[in-house]
Amino acid sequence: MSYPTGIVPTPLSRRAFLGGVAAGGAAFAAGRLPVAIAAPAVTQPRLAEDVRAEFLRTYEAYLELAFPHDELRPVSGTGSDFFVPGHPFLLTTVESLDTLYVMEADRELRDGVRECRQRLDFDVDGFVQVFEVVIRMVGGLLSGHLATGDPSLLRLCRDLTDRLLPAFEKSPTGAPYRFVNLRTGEVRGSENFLAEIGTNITEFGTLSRLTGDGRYYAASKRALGAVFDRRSPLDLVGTTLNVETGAWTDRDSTINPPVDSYYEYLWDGWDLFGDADLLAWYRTHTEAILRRQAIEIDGRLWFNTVDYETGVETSREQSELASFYAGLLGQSGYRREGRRYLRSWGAALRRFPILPEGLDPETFAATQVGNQLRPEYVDSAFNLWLTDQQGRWIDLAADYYERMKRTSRVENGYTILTDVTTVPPQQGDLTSGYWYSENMKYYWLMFARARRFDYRNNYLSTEGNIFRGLR
Ligand code: DMJ
Repeated sequence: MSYPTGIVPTPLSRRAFLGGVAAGGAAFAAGRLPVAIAAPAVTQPRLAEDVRAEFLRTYEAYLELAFPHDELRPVSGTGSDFFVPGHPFLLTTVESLDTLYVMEADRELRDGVRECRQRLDFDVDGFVQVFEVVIRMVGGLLSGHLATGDPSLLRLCRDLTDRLLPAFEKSPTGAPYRFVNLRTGEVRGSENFLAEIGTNITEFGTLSRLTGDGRYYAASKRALGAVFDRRSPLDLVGTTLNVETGAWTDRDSTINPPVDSYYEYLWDGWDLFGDADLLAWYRTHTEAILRRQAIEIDGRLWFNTVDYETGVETSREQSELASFYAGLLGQSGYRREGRRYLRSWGAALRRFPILPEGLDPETFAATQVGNQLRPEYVDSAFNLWLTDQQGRWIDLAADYYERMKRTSRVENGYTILTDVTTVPPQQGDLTSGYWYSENMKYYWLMFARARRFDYRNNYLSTEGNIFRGLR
């Protein structure tokens, strides 16, 4: 197979990476280098079995009460559609495919693949949010294909991605429009957020690799470049870009959403494809963020929001989604900062039964009281554990798993919470799709010694989809 320009067929090994850094990677000081990943030394067989049983119990409830709708509403026992009302894309099944594989739930996996093959049809006259379709559906179909080798999943994935491409190709800057009509290719939403512009290169690049068609990777890289090229002299970027004019429509530099995974995918594009441009762009931003946005509050590390041109602070509010950044820092060589940042979130957790969506880091008051069954805190623990194998990350994950069970478990699975500050926390009525792809996969891979996962050499997307490391 020939590979598109710009994609290295085999990802550079960590040895090659370390050699490159040692040869002149000034941004990485000694002591910050990623270590080779070893097989896990700690296992929690009882917890692992519990995670698997809880996952399957919830997945079966989805099949019984909500299928073929996208998501389960476990309290009312109903289902709802995520992308286009009335047009289910089997989201929960697609999000679950590679999790079922690593959990060795082969009957459920086989049935899920069959349902995708028979029911999925993306010829829908409706607008979808490009970002959500990429990370959930394109990513889920890809990792499902990589897990099973089933060609129909790859065919569906390619068909869907081809329907998304107009959002990139019609944009004068290359940064995608926010919405696209899957049937007509009509686009909408010229003001787009950085996470939505820049979180697609690992899905599109993997598709380019599998099909030999470089258009997907090229579209993604152009979108990332459209953002990076508009950085300020401080090497910071805003939050929202007009994709037609290329002008910033706000001035906030933040690691919170809706920027968060823009940074993640610069690193990931290097990790998965060995693209040195993306590593350089990641380093440039990360050094600027550590210099300009790292703040100490009561001896704890947090990241504030600043004006992207002046560096003047505009907010200290923390989104729970930003807790993923601890793992990203750790993975990319900033291990001390990553550990410190996750410890800050651990301290906040002393105030709540489970993390709220938003937090004031000075008072530890909740600024957004809900909890959407988020995976980020454990995602970071997982990534830190892969780099240093310290048992404390397993302990952290075990603690958070028990907290989730205490607060969010219901008869038909797990639900989001509408208020974590009440006693008991107030429950909502939704099992978010990513819970199947992220939360329960991280727990399983940490607590079990999963036979179908390569702990030494792997890549998981922002949605937890495994694009490298399935065996
Ligand atoms: C997931 O869909 C992905 O992790 C995304 O990058 C942002 N966060 C949600 C889950 O909270």
